[in-house]
Amino acid sequence: MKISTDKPRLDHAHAHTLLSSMMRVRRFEDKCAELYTKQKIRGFLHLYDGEEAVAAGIIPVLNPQDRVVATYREHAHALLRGIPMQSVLAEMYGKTEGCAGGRGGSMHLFSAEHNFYGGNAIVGGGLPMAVGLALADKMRSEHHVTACFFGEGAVAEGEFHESMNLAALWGLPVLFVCENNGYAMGTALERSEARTDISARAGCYGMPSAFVDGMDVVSVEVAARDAIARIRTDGGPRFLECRTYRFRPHSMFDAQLYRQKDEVAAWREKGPIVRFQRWLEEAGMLHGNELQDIEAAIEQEIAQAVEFSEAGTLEPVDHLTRYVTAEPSEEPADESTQGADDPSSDYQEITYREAVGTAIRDAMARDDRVFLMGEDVGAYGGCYAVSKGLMEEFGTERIRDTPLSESGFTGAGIGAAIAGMRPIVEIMTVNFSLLALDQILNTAATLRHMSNNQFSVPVVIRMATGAGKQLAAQHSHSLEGWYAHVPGLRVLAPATIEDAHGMLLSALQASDPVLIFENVMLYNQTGKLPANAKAVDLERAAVRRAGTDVSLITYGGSLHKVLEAAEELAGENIDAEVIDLRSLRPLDMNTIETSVKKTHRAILVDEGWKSGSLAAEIGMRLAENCFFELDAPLVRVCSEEVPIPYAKHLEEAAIPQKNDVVAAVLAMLNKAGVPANG
Ligand SMILES: Cc1ncc(C[n+]2csc(CCOP(=O)(O)OP(=O)(O)O)c2C)c(N)n1
Repeated sequence: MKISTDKPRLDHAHAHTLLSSMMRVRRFEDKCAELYTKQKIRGFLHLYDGEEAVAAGIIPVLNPQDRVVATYREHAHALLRGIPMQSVLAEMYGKTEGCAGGRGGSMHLFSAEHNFYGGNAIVGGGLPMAVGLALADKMRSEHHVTACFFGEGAVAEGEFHESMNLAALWGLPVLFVCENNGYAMGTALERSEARTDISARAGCYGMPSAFVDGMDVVSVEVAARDAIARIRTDGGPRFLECRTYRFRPHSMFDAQLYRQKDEVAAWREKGPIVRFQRWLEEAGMLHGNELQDIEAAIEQEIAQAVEFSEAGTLEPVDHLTRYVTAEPSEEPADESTQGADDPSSDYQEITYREAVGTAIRDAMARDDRVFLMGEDVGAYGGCYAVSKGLMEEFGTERIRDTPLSESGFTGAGIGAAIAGMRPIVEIMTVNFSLLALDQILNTAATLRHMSNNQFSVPVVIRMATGAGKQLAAQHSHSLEGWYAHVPGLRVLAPATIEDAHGMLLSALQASDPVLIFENVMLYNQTGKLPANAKAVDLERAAVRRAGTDVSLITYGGSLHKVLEAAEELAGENIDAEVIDLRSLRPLDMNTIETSVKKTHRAILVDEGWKSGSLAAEIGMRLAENCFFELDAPLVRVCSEEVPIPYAKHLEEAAIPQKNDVVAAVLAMLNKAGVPANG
């Protein structure tokens, strides 16, 4: 649908503001380009040159409480949202006075004060976050609008489609703004899309959509006013395609081999500033020295911003690792959920799956912000029946079935968490989490640090992991070690009933993204959960069996095999100590090293593949810190380097088993000259 672009009656002050906003952005970016060539600004620099009418027509229409999600080409959005020019420029200088403390640079401008959520360098990556921000607003009945800007290149990404669908399905207050400048880097729209009518494609999701001449600031503003007003009254999302053009290269590295100079020149003629200025002049709306006055004010602001940025300070290197996760002092203590020192003598005998389900129920009953979302968590009761009955108890808003769109709903959980909710995102199994990796690694893990502690992502993401159910190579991964590689995430592997319950409660109190890996072979295990079971500590590994001869270090599904192995070894007079890591990131090296200093031998049992495994990491740390304590070389019992096979005997052979652990201990002790039978 082409919307009406009849010029509204513009009063003089408003026209003046529109023109000066666009000129301010243009001049600022001209200066950025100059500073780039002088190497004052580094990294990628993407200029908006030619597209100014889009941000200038839309952003001022939003309320201060509304939210803005942008891309790496977001200087205009930040400036027009009210982030001071000097802090935008200082950010590009990498100075602490920057709006992200110099940690994000040009592509990652943030401001909590302005509800400005970045700055995302992943094409399409911001859309799920926008969905989540809007979801939080909707769930709390707060009538804000989230405006989400992206280029037409994003339209080919899965995250675009997943986000469109979620926003339309859930009726979320999002204004999706496609800044269609005709090129994704050097690829013209016609060369990348089967259907170039982008607004029509959005309409396929049942979302009202329109396109507008993005070179005409008044038309853009008219369209934005209409869309935003309708979102506020109708609630659901809207889509606005702004057809525009960028005059400069994609970034400062682009030699522009893909387009002709006369094409650019022709577009420049239709540029939003010359065009609006000409229109104002013809309408007699530019008086006296007004244009020069606008120019002068902008020049002064830019000069001041440069001076400010030049004089800015660099973050001390010893602050480097600040704000990767919350400082312990920043973590809220919720007394009502703290672990009981004195477990009640009343307990219930329940399964691991019931322990997780009970924790979800307890958390939801206690805290309105908590909700569960994922594929089949509602009517189906959860792929592993963890959430059976919860939808009946809490309703479909808080036990929220999602479409099959891991990236979309994980990103929505991240967005909702940023907006203050406490989502629990269930990903059926770890293999499907690979489809959500962008959201987990590029957004959840980075946001606190990159925004200089302005935003946190208190989302809990649970997933089943591990082999043993003959589900073959694509359903049997143990990738928790991969995730444990990533700064900004906390990674948990509850192996006991009490941890399955308590770790979830603790994770919901954390201010950072927490990934919980539930081994598939544990769901049916039974055990005792004390009636007063509460949150548990997430800091310490647990000594599950004390011993003196060897430390067996493991976690998750392998714990029980290792404990059985230890019992068998006891029959051989070998006294093994068993450490359950519990938290894979951060690692409690203190407990591990204390054990190794006692036993002087360590075997790491890890269901991950041996190469690059968590076991390799722990082994290396022991080599670094405890080398002279060791009486025998370190040993690993890991999965074989094969995709996990279907046939039972091969699957069993592929992953660590009790007998492998026993054999490894015997071999180690023999090698160390200790007779295996005492
Ligand atoms: C997921 C992803 N793939 C590739 C890139 C590399 N890349 C950066 S910008 C860009 C073009 C994006 O074009 P568009 O979405 O139209 O936005 P524009 O740059 O034109 O504003 C590409 C391919 C990226 N950043 N993210």
